[in-house]
Amino acid sequence: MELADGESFHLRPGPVIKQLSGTTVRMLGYNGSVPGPTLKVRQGTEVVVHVTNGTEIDTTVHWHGLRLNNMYDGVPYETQVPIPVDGSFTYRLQFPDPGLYWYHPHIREDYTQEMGLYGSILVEPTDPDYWPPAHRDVVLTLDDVLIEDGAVAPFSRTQTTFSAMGRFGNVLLVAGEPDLALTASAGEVVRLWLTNTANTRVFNVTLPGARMKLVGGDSGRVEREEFVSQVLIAPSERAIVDVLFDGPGNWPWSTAPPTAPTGWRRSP
Ligand SMILES: [Cu+2]
Repeated sequence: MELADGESFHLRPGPVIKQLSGTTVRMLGYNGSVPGPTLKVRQGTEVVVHVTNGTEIDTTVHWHGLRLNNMYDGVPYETQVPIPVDGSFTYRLQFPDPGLYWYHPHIREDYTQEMGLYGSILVEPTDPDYWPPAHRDVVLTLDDVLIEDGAVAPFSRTQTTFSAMGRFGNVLLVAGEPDLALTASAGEVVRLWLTNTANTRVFNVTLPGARMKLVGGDSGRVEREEFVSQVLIAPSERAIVDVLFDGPGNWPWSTAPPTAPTGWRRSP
């Protein structure tokens, strides 16, 4: 979703029905999708987001990594009162820095984020030479979800399920899909904008056979670009990599955790 300076839009977290590898599961999504809409804005602009809580528990929206007015940071009881069920809150977002950011609730992330409440924010630089040239942008979230007996495994109603932010999953979701396949032309440089939206899993992204260059991370571009064979991304971290597909073929994704003994193996 492209938003111009001063524009406003509505974001509604609520239940969604999702197909995961032939199974129908109940999840949560922003505006009916997992991930929620990718927001594309220009550096230096400001937008207004009206949030209405369509979930069954209190929520807030935290704008991860954005430097904005503290009262819109989405931290319950610190910067705002929680948005009750069916309640609303209006956020005013500023984008002083180019790069990749994301949004998610700041209440019971072990449940709400695991269930699918997350989305990416792409802030385009005002300087046209900020990034090296690439042919195409692809914004992807990396996540895992724990499926048991054909449903997302249950959560405790009264306390965080597992320590800190949550648990490991057994189904890998790239852009919310368990079997995402993308195509590229030979010779094309595709810029992958990756955010780890998993609760606890660290991803180790490799694309054996393709050439990968790390160009950015949490705070925009890296100081020095480098060719890499793998990119480690911890929960909430972002990585921006340029991938050159220099001939025909298939490139299997691997997001094996860094605990893989040698080389790489398929995950989940
Ligand atoms: Cu965050």
